[in-house]
Amino acid sequence: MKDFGQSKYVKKISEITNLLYRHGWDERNGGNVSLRLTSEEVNAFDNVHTVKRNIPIKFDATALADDYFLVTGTGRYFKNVINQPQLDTGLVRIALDGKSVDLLWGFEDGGQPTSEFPSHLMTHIERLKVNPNQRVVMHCHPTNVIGLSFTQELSEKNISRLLWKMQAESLVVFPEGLGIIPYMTPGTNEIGRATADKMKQFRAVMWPHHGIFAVGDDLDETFGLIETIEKAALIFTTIKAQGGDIKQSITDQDLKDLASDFGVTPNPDFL
Ligand code: 2HA
Ligand code: ZN
Repeated sequence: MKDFGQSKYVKKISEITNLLYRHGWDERNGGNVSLRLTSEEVNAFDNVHTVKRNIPIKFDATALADDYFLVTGTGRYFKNVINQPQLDTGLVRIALDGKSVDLLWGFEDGGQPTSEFPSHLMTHIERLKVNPNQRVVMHCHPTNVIGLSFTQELSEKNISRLLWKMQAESLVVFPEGLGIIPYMTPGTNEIGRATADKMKQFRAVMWPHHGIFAVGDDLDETFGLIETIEKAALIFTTIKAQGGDIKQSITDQDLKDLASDFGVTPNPDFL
């Protein structure tokens, strides 16, 4: 029997949630991850063909009807997923009416998709329009990024330029910069709509005083995007810890040279 629980998808989401926990970016039940799968990928397994439960969702996801998502569960601790993915993650299919999901595998002790599922699904809808290869939405609480949201002017231009100038890698990995929404209540459809709106332009969006929302083609790439943004923010924290007196830095001209050498187009509003 081909068991979905033994699939590379479950293995990888278990590894990534463990890494997010070990980095200190997902304390307690913080963070959530969703991975869109195709029907071919799902149907290759034997134990995903009966609906275990139907779970209502609180917004209309008709645009994703019949799509499959492997998603982390609400209230679940990322430190545990690696040992019990069949409890802490679930494979769901969006029902045809868009108002519920069919559980096909996982959430074996009664779990449900993450409280941020509306934000995930709204983001998937937007990113599918931009780039249908993007399958992953990842939310976590990276410490230094959150710190910036208290101490720095909260404009996308200011924060993006700050992060670009902390290391050469930043501009190459996120040339469009970082989107920012206002502080909003987590788990609401409103934060989902604001995030998805930013996702028309950005692959990573700061949730001030809370964390980050990011997208990518696969789990590694999405993790890598967050890792790069958080590393830049950590360098900034380190500079401040060293007294904050910057003697030399990456210039605008250096950023332009970097962009032309690496063939990326920086956000024209920021550089
Ligand atoms: O899943 O991180 O934003 C718990 C959270 C909510
Ligand atoms: Zn959160």
